[in-house]
Amino acid sequence: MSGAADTIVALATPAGVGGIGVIRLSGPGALALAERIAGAGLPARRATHRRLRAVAGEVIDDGIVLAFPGPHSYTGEDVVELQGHGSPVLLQALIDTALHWGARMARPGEFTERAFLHGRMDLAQAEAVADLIHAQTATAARLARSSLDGALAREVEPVAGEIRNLRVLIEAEIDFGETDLESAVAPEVAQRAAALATSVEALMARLRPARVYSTGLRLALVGAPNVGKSSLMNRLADAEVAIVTERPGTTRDLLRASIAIDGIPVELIDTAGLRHSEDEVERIGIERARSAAAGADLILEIRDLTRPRVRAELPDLPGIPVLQVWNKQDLCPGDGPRDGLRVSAVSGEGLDALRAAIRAEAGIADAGQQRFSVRTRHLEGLAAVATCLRRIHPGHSPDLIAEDLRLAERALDGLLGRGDHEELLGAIFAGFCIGK
Ligand SMILES: Nc1nc2c(ncn2[C@@H]2O[C@H](COP(=O)(O)OP(=O)(O)OP(=O)(O)O)[C@@H](O)[C@H]2O)c(=O)[nH]1
Ligand SMILES: [Mg+2]
Repeated sequence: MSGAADTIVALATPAGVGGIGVIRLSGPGALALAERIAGAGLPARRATHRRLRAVAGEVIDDGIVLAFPGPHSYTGEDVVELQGHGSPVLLQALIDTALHWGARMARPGEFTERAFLHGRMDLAQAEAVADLIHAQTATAARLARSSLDGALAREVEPVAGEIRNLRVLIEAEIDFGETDLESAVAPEVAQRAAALATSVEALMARLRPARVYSTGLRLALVGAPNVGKSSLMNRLADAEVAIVTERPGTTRDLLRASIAIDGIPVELIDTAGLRHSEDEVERIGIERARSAAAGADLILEIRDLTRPRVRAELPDLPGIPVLQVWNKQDLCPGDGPRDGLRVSAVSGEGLDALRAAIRAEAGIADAGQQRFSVRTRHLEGLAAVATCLRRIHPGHSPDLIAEDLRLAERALDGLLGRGDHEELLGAIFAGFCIGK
């Protein structure tokens, strides 16, 4: 990746007014540049109180300066933090001064990208930094924190070891043997490769559910008018997000609320009741309800126990699970249909069962079982490893087997960012914020 030799600068704290604001510099020129702003003689890893000066020498602010000479810094390069008062104007003046002295603005995630490029962390750990910052629940933060400690690398290390062993076996035969004769080791290699594929698939199955903690779940509440969709949304969100009236057709637009269900970030979407309508505004709302359902991870189809025969015509959406939820249980205790969940948005009964059903739909039995955060990319990488291993057949030539093992190894390396993966890096670090 280009540009690692220049010195970058960015605001590390959120934009806006705050108690303090931190500007971070990284690169070969960071120390010299910081000394032009804060005065000479910055000690390593010790906070000093300094006046921070503009290009012509006038004082912009005073604050704490911390220098971390490389390689023992976040990025592995020389890093300096300037901590000033949290005034956007003063902080911008400091950044402008750093730019004048030769720094350039950091790209999103560039500090972490440099940390990765200097071997301070593997790619899964770098992703964990972003997941940690963007975590929406305490559980998501806990999982990302474990990933930051290199949990994924430890999990796949035995797989990498076995692939290496198999490569040694087959390549020794290629180097020293008669390759046109029948391979002596191919049956053993094929059998061990199949066993390894099985354990990679088991690992994927174990990791897959954890993905929901970073991606979250999008839940659409849909159904006929007046069944209590908005009431249920308000109850689950514990806030008066949506207007509720006894008039059918109350909700016309999409309404959203972010909640957490056992640590899973959930976006609830309340929608207009589905029915045939002559009203232009309501018709648009109903169209939006249908597209919200199409974009959901899970549809809660809300029914009304007092009118069991009333049912909205749901759009046909193969692949999106639908959970039937019978509402207004408080009005009909005992009677009514047996299947589906029975809840009351008014009394709150049945809501714990509803939350458990949502969690089960996400594949999560218990948040405590999840150990670290998982991205779709990791699952795809593991799937690629398993596919390469599954291709290996005892009847194949040693060359072909060696090639599949090499591809499996390459897929595994891509997981942790070993080797050459420039495009991948660009895509991953673009998702970061500036200053991280
Ligand atoms: N007794 C009882 N009444 C409920 C319950 N849930 C909703 N209601 C009532 O049912 C009526 C409709 O509720 P809403 O939440 O507005 O229903 P909706 O499905 O959002 O309706 P639209 O927005 O028109 O599609 C209101 O008078 C609510 O007070 C419930 O669990 N028990
Ligand atoms: Mg409503």
